Amino acid sequence: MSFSLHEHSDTIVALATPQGVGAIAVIRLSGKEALRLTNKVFKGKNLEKQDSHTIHFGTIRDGDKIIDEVLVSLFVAPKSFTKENVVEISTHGSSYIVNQVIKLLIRNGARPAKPGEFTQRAFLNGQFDLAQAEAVADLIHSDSETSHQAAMHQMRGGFSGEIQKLRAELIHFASMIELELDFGEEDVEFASRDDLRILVEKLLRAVELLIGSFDLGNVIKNGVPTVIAGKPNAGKSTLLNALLNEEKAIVSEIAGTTRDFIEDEINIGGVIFRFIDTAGLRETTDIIESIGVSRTHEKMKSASLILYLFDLTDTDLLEIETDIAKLEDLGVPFVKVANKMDKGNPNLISTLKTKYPDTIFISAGQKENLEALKDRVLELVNLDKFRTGNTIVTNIRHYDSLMKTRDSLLDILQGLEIQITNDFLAMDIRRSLHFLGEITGEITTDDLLENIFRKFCIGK
Ligand SMILES: Nc1nc2c(ncn2[C@@H]2O[C@H](COP(=O)(O)OP(=O)(O)OP(=O)(O)O)[C@@H](O)[C@H]2O)c(=O)[nH]1
Ligand SMILES: [Mg+2]
Repeated sequence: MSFSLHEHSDTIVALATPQGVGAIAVIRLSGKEALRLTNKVFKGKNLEKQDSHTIHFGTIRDGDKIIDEVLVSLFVAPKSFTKENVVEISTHGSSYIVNQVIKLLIRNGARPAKPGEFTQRAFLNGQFDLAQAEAVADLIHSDSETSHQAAMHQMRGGFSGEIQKLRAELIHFASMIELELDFGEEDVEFASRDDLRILVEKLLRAVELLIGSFDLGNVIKNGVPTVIAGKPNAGKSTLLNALLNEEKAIVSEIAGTTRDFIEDEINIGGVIFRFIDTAGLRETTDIIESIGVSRTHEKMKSASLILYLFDLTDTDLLEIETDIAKLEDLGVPFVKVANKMDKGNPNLISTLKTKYPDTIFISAGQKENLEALKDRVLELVNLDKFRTGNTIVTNIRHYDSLMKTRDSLLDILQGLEIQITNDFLAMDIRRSLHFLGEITGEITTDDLLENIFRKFCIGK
């Protein structure tokens, strides 16, 4: 259950840069023997006699055979990422060279690293807490400005800091109540029940805020699900293709072309949107098409945003009004998008402009006015929420612990209400502390650790 001091006797090695051809590749070793091992195959200065944080030129040799000319960077314990001795060997970026060097190091006593093992060692040696370790994984995988910001914030401890502060306040109460227990029968009260209730309520609000941020966190990580919906032939697939700049979906003048949904991501202003093209909405007797239509309804319900697309050449005002009323009932934010303005009925256009001035007029086929559409879409996801630097939970494990924390906090409140005995109250508080501690890694189990680090890649 504890992680205080971990001595690793073995030295691990792995490629730290991506597989494949590149200008350079970096092979990383970590462990007690990292310097001595590298020294055995390196010809140049004696690495064991050099200062930490220095770089040395030389060759890697297998007997007499020169494998490559390299640069070796030294990080002497504890001033390294893992807090162990770390060596980084920069070779030329050929997979042949990389394999030869790694094999040579393994023959000389290193062991191939398991996925995430470098980060795991860094965590076990107290370099950062668990939430921060997981943020390293998110940071590596972040591919947009917002997901990068969320991961960076978490890695630098924003998330853990908040949890730790709350946990410390609760620990104080737990110890007071346990002290009361020590006094047994005597009628003492060190911890004011009113103050405890106020703290628990405060904690509950903070935890609920974090839980609420998970949806947002998910959106940042996986893209804002944006459904393109409308009648058959409105031009939904044409719009998807125009936004993606590729012929991803089949377009035809036959109504009912798209049967299943087709989706892809685009980065708009630093936010990833996941656009989903759907089967056109209409009553149909075609079995396959009707399955498609019911899937469209499901996708619309779970979307963060809907692009309601209608065709200016064959839609009347009444239809549009009916659709808008249905969308308002659904409760998902939507944008009214009028398509085919190149051929649109001028009367309808001018009526719409007065009746619904927020309509965006485009021509998907001619790729006209798409920028205005993108601007509106970006506006609607309310970017400020992303940018305030508020803590955002992006990790399902944290979410799970937060949900359990919330339940146990509610138990405390209920216990206070019905004035349960101190030993039960202390137990409920301890449970809350446990779940909060799971998030930052103050409470860990081997299973939990393995589960987390398994998701990393080798070399990380
Ligand atoms: N004139 C004009 N035609 C367009 C425009 N956008 C799409 N079209 C045409 O409208 C027809 C239908 O386009 P799709 O993109 O297949 O329509 P859809 O909404 O995906 O249709 P379903 O998949 O059947 O529901 C095609 O013939 C397109 O070329 C536009 O901006 N102007
Ligand atoms: Mg289509």
